[in-house]
Amino acid sequence: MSGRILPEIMRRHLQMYLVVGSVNCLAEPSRVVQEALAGGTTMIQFREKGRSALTGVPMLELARQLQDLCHYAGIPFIVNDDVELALELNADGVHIGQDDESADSVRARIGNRILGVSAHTIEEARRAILHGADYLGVGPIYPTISKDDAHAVQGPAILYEMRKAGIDLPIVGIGGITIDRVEEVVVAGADGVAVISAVTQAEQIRAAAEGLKKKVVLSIKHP
Ligand code: 3NM
Repeated sequence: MSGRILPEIMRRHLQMYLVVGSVNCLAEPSRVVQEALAGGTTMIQFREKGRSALTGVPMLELARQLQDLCHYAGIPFIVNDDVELALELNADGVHIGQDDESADSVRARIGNRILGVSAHTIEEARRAILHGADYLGVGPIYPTISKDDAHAVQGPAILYEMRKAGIDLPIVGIGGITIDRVEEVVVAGADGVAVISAVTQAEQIRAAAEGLKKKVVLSIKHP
C-alpha cells in the first residue's frame, strides 16, 4: 500500500458498516455476511465478542471466511481490537476502543491500514486524530442491546457537537441505529451508520442492509 486511505473514500466505506461476529448471528455467519454484502454493505468489522464467542482455530477460520467474502465483494475487512489477528490475516484495518492499546502505537504497528477509533468526547476525538485515526466511531447514539459495556447514550447531539468543534474526520455513528433513525444520525454529522442488530437480527438481511444504505445516501447533503 502506498499511502493512507483518502477521507472521501473512507466516508463512502462508512455508509453501511456492518459489525458482526458469530454471537450476533441467528443463521450461519457466512450466510449473514453474504446477504449483507448482496444488500450493498460498504465495510465489515469482525467483532468476535461475548459469552459464546469463538476462540482459537474456529475463530480464525471464521475470520478468514468473512475476509474472503469481503475481498470478493471489494470492500474493506476490519478487525475489532485484535491487532495481532489483523496483521496475521493481513486485514484492511483495525478498529480500537479507548480501553485498548493507544491509537498511535496501533498506527505504528499497522502501517497504512485503516485505523478506526471509538471516541465519546471531543477530546477523545481530537486525540484519536492526532494519533493517526482514519475514522471515528461515535456512540452509543441510542440504547443498544448488542454491547454489554457500552457508555451512556449520547444521542445524535454528540455528532453535531463534534462537527461544530471542527472535527472533520470521517465519522460513523453506532449504537441502536435502525432505519428510522438513519436520517437523524446523518443530518447530525455522521458519514454513515455502523450496525449490528439492524442487519443481523433482520428477517430479510439483504433488504435490511439495502434499506439502511439507501437511507444514508439519501440523507447525505450534497453541495
Ligand atoms: N459499539 P447495535 S455500540 C459495537 O458505542 C458497539 O461504541 C458501540 O450494535 C459504541 O447496532 C455497539 O445492535 C453495538 O446497537 C452496536
